[in-house]
Amino acid sequence: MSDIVNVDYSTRIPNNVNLTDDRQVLRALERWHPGYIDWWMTMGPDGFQEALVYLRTAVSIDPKGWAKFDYIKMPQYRWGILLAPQEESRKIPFGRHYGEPAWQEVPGEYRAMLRRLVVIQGDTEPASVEQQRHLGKTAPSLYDMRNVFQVNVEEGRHLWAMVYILQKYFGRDGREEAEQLLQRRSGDADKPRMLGAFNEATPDWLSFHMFTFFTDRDGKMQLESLAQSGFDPLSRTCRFMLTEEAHHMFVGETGIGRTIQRTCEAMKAAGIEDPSEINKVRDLGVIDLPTIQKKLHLHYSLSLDLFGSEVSTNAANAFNASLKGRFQETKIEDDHKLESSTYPVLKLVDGEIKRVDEPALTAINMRLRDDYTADCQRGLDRWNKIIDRVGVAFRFQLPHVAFHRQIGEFKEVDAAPSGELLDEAAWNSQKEKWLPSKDDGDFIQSLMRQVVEPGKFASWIAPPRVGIDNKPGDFEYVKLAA
Ligand code: BYC
Repeated sequence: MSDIVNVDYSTRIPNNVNLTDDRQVLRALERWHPGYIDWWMTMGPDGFQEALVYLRTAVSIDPKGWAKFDYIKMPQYRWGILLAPQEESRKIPFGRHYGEPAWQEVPGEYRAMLRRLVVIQGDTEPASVEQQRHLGKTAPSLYDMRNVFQVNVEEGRHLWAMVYILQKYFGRDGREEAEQLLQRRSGDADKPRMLGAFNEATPDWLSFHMFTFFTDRDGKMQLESLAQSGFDPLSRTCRFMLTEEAHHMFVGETGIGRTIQRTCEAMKAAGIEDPSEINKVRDLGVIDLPTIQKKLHLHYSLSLDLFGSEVSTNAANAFNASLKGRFQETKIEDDHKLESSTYPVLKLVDGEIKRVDEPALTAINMRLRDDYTADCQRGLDRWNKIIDRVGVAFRFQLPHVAFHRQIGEFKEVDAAPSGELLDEAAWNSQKEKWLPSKDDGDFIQSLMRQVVEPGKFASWIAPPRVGIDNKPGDFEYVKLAA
């Protein structure tokens, strides 16, 4: 156990996978390292590479003390390879190979499918860093600035985690894929990142917090499914990544919560009862609730697309092959093979949205997405409680799954947030009611001013209730370079 818990710092790459004795993989990773640093310097947080940031670094996988906090310059962050401990005699928990011992090597017949899953997962990690690279310049406080950098270095580590899998288990084509992961760029017309939401801009902090709430939560669901994998190294890698992921969603949920709180308090203080008095609310230097709802519509719908098509043979094949399971697979009480069960799927039938029973195997994406929606709803309930506590009459709502979709059943139709199907003219005349307009974006941008005095916050966001690592309110989370 102690070998697993103590991280090996004797090599350049902190790890608990005994890289010292795995010379071939160590050399492959060391060869990849300069390209990674180059990518980080050009595509990582712009203008802050010399700043000292109070960051946590994963140094162990001991649940009681896996991270240590210290000031560090980001390029010197110890990106490491940490896998959750191997469970003795772990059995494959689903699919055709249910009950067989988990694989320690890639099964030949599933090599291509597995590589694709690992590459897609890997591709999202650097993409998010690229999307967020300008946010430091408009951080609403040092606390928030530190949080975005923390998220960024950990997404960098998650890229390392996938690159390790590629280099250790996929030989030459794994090394080529690892190289490609450093070549693609978020939003680039010629070599974009693989999934839609990772090519969208993150232009402001409200977008960042929505992204960490909605898109990182997709990350959580996908990692949870891969953590069930019959391929044990992938399962162990994802299990440890989930430990870090929790903080990213915390950043999103509390970031939006603090924004809502500030808006409601400012409205109360100014005696504004009606949340739809947008200009009056905006004059207070806070973001009106209807605009926050529009951003929510946008980010939720973009994130739903990340689950793929509702009915998917890719997903069925990955489940059948015991490569990618369901959320909390081991807690589900069924045969874990899904050969004869069905699952209800919302589909477009003769121009109407109908619930149709589909073979559960092909509806795997839909099921994961439903679990995701339930998880999102719990977050919205907590935001709505903040509004209730301050005493404003407004409720945040998730839009219908047919709203603003680019992937799956509803990609060809236009629907209102209520789910009502619309013709093109009706959609075009109303879409700015539901999605952020250029004016909304300009207004949000106008509030994005960097605040760097310790303990101070921009006008539009409330301070957090507690500091990171229990630090006091005026703690200097980032020491900016002179
Ligand atoms: N954009 O059968 P289909 C995270 C493609 S986030 C573009 O419908 P499938 C993070 C698909 O590739 C989690 N293309 O879907 C969060 C396929 O193309 P090919 C990332 C898309 O395969 C924040 C075709 O459409 N991890 O970690 O069942 C910060 C038909 O596919 C999209 C994963 O996603 C799209 N949205 O499911 C940092 C897990 N959707 O192959 C990190 C790994 C589908 O026919 N990936 N397509 O050319 C998977 O499990 C699956 O590939 C997907 C798609 C869920 C993405």
